[in-house]
Amino acid sequence: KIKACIFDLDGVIVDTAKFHYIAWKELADEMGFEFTVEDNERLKGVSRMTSLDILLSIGKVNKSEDEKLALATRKNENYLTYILKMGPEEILPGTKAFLDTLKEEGVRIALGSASKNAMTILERLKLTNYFEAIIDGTKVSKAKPDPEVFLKAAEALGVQPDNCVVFEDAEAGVEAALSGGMKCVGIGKADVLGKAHLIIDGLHQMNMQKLYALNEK
Ligand code: B16
Ligand code: MG
Repeated sequence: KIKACIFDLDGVIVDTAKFHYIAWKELADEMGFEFTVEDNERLKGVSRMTSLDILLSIGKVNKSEDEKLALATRKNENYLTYILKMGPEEILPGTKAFLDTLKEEGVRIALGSASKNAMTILERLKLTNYFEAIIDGTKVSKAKPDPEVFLKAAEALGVQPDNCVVFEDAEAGVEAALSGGMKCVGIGKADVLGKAHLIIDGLHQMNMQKLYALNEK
């Protein structure tokens, strides 16, 4: 029986991918190689340092660990200037309505994000209070597709993994949910998220009937 919903942040509740893209592209421009919107797809759901490694591999650039740290820090400072301008109008359609419904129905709510900026983003969106547990990039040691982030969220809620539904937009996140023994709703395209139990375009397409239908999956 479904007792809790665990939400990924970037790509599920808010579209921060566009800001990540601008910030990474600035580094690529400086280093003199091309970084396209398609390339940016590969960075979704993966950690900051792994994102940087992917970026550098696209540019066929080698950097020392110290240089990498400096680049990642600079990217994040740049990214933060965009994040700090965000407000509740950036919340993706249907999110608040679905969170309100879950609250009314007594379904528990947690966040499971790879981002170290998750708290800042939730504050900017004025959504912090919806989440009983917030597990983000500052609290995990293993990145998705490892299930750690979702297992910690379930544990913080005191709910068994098989009573949890994860909402994810990234392939690595879907894998993490499934290997943690949870149900998974993919947000996006079936070619990327094919393994999820249900695939929708966004939370505006979600309701209690669809949620409880996952009990049968
Ligand atoms: P930060 P999610 C992920 O968030 C993003 O999808 C990914 O593109 C980003 O690199 C990662 O957070 C780390 O973010 O640099 O803010 O720590 O989708 O797991 O909510
Ligand atoms: Mg995501």
